Amino acid sequence: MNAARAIDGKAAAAALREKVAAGAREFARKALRKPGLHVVLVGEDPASAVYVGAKEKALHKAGMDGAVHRLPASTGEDELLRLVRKLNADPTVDGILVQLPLPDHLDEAKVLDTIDPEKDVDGFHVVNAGKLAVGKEALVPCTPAGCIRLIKEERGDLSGLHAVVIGRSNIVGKPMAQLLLAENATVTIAHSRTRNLPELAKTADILVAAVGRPEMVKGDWVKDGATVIDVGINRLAPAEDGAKGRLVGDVAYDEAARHAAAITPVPGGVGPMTIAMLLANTLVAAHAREGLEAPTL
Ligand code: NAP
Ligand code: L37
Repeated sequence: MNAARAIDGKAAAAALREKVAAGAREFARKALRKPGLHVVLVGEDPASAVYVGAKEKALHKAGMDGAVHRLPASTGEDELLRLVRKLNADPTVDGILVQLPLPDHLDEAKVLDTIDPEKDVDGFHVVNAGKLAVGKEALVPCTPAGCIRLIKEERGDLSGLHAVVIGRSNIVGKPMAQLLLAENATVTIAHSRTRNLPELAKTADILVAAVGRPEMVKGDWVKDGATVIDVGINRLAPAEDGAKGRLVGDVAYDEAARHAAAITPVPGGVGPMTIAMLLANTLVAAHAREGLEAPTL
């Protein structure tokens, strides 16, 4: 096979952010306020700090109100829950995102489930996870929501296609599988106990890697003509000359691109879509809270 087409997540994200910005202007005209998105960052995880910074910039650029609440790693559970409840009660707040991972002493599930499900723009609350599982309208986790958009743009109707999702986390793998199933794909979820993973992966028309292991998926795991979605964001150790470590996905890109028809690069693939979908979810939440019909994005 010839080299795959690189799926341009940056361009897709820019297009989506444009639509969201237009929707935010229209919302402000009707509701007499801007959509509001608040991001909570606890501690100093360097990757989280970068992503939250990017989210902060994007929300203002999209014409939304909001802020990042940066709390020290030593923040107690009571204090964090107090902030979440304050944001729940604030009528100008449409979206609340608590960036994961949280420091070890904080109970992630408890914090996530304290967020008002209507403001849960990350879609991590059990109510939203449950709605997605039973096929009700829900706020859907941003990363898989971005992936399904890219996949549909690529493949159109997914009916009967075999999708293999490697990874079963609550934030990526599981909701990704639900979204593919809802599009009538035949879905296999693989994880660390899966046997014969390379052979299984090779049967996939759509292969999604959400593992967190640099370049684990090799070229000979990829079926000719497959669509490959690489969710992994792995920072390799910095070079000895002091340069910042290179960013790679969970897929060995060059090898995989010799078999795939299309593949997302890292960076420039799924990552930018994650942020654009967060803005889209906020716009949807804002409309729902005001009893307005959200635009099609
Ligand atoms: P996670 O919670 O660590 O889950 C990883 C999954 O991979 C688990 O289900 C695990 O299986 C499975 N796994 C681990 N080793 C495996 C192996 N050797 N073979 C097969 N499966 C294996 O990670 P996550 O939060 O889902 O994130 C996955 C990746 O996506 C990370 O690189 C993360 O940085 C990236 N990510 C990117 C974005 C973005 O916007 N682009 C957003 C979120 C996350 P078990 O369940 O059996 O342990
Ligand atoms: N919604 N996302 C949400 N909630 C969370 O709790 N942890 C987490 C989360 N993850 C997250 O924001 N991930 C993420 C990953 C990558 C990007 C954005 C968000 C991204 O923009 N990546 C760029 C490269 C950035 C870099 O150079 O480090 C890319 O092109 O892939």
